[in-house]
Amino acid sequence: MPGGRFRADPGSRRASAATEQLEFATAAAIGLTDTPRWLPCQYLYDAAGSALFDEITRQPEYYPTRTEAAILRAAAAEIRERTGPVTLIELGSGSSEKTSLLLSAYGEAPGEVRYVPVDVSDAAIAASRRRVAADHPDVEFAGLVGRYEEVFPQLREHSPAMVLFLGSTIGNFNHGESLRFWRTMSRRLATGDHFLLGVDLVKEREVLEAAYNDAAGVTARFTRNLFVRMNRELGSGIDVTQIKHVARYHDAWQRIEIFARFRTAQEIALGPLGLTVHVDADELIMTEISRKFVLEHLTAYLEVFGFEVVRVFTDDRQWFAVLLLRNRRGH
Ligand code: SAH
Ligand code: AVI
Repeated sequence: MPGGRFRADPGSRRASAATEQLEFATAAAIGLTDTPRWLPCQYLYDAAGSALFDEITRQPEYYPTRTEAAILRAAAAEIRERTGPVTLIELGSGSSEKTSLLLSAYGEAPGEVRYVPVDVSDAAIAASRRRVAADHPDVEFAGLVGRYEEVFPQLREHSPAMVLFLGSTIGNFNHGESLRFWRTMSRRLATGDHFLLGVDLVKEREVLEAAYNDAAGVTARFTRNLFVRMNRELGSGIDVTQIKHVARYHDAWQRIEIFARFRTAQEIALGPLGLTVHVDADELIMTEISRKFVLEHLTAYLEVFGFEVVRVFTDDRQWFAVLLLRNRRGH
C-alpha cells in the first residue's frame, strides 16, 4: 500500500510484524528457488547491517563514500544556487552523514529547509534524526521508514523538490529495476524538479574488487549478516560459520557481484511458509550487485527518461560522479 505503511517514528514497531515476516520469507523463497539463487539486497539492512555498512564506508579500500563526500563538499553551494529552495527527499539515506554537507549549504540560504529521508532501516532513520537534530537544528526533519517506492505518491506534494539518491545505491538495481525506477521518477516528479544522483564509475578491476573485499573483513560480515537475520527472523537454521563472502567484478556487465558460498550443504527453513530449501556445498547465492557506470552512457540513458543533465561534478581521478538532473517531463 503506497504511503500507508510508513512510520514517521522510528521508535515504534510496525503494526504488521507478521506481514513483514511473510514478505521477507516470500522474497527469500523466490530468490532461493530461482536459478542461479539470489536474495533481495534490501534485507541486508537491519540494525546490524546498517551499522556494518557505516563501518564499510570507513574502510581504506572503500573509496566511494569519501570520494563522493569530497565532491559534495565542493559542489554543495553551487547545487543550492542552481535549485533554489527545495524540499530535500533522500532515498536510502542511511545515517545521512554526507547529506549533512548539503543541509549546511541549504541552511545558509534564506528560507526553511525541509528534509525527508526515506529508508527501509529503522536504525538508519533514527541515526539520521539524531544527526540532523545535533548538527542542523533548524532543519525540519520528516524521516520515513519504508521502501523507496512508498514515498513516490507523495513526491508531487513536496514540489519544488530535489530527490537525492547518493552513494551509487542506484547501482544496486538491476536493469529492470532501474528502468521502472526512472520511468516512475520522471512521471512522479513535477516538471522542473531536481534529482541529485551519485554514481560510482567504471575503473580498474583491482580497485573495485578491493573495495568489496576489505582486509578487515567488514564487507564479509555485512554479507553474512543477511543470513544471521534470516536465522533470527525466519528461523532458517543456517550455519553462518560456513559462509564465505565472494565479491568479484564482472567486466562485460560492469558490475561487482557479491555472493555467499556455503562450505557445507544447508537446509534453509523459511519459517512462515513451511518451506525448506536445500542448498549444496559450494553453491553461490547472490546477495547484491553493484553496477558501475560510464558517464556518457549514463547521461544518454537519463535523457531518454526525460532528465536534463544540468551539471556533472566529479573528482580528479574520475572515480565517482554526482549528477544534477532536472525533470523535463512530469506534470
Ligand atoms: N545513502 C547512504 C547509504 C547507502 S546504503 C550513503 O550514500 O552512504 C543504502 C541504504 O539504502 C541503506 O541505508 C538501506 O537501508 C537503504 N535501502 C536499501 N534498499 C532499500 C529500499 N528498497 N527502500 C528503502 N531503503 C532501502
Ligand atoms: C549501498 N551500496 C551503494 C553499496 C555498494 O557499494 O554497492 C553497498 C555495499 N555492499 C558492499 N559494500 C558496499
